[in-house]
Amino acid sequence: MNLQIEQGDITTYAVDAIVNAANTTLLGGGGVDGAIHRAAGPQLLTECRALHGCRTGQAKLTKGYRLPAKYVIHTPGPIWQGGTAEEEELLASCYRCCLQLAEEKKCRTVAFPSISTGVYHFPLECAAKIAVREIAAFLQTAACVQKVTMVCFDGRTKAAYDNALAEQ
Ligand code: AR6
Repeated sequence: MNLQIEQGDITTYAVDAIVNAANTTLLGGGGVDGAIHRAAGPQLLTECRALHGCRTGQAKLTKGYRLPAKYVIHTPGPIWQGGTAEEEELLASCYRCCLQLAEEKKCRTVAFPSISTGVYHFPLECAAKIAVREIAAFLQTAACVQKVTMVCFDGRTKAAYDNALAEQ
């Protein structure tokens, strides 16, 4: 299977592109966003400033600087508001937009964190189903992207993505 679920720290992945669960300012924050900016170094923030933000559900690409990954694809996921604010469609859009950008930049390997399931409180099982569905569908038509890894920070997150993949 060209979609793999692993437990780990996404900042250590030597892939063509890692995805950052950002916010709409693209100016950094906590969680995986903070970890990526710390590991990439200050040039990442300089490049992000020039992007003037990003809409929820869309994505923008920068270089990876001191990261082992060549690129960082920044996507602001939806903040969970009970499910009535198009959160599910916006989360699906995050995965699609990131993969489309990776494809345009001729990336072969991409690693995602679990977008929106930390500070943004998107229900984990539902987020995992959406992520697996969108990644699997994209891989069926992709020309360049060959391998996608879901990098889960903790065991609970990994179990949710393992279940979603098994049910796919
Ligand atoms: N590698 C992989 N996953 C990680 C790492 C890491 N190094 N660190 C944390 N995670 P969150 P969100 C996991 O809160 O919910 C930021 O402040 C984490 O355990 O980082 O999309 C942004 O600036 C969780 O499973 O992102 C935004 O303001 C997952 O990454 C806001 O948080 C996502 O958790 C975005 O919230």
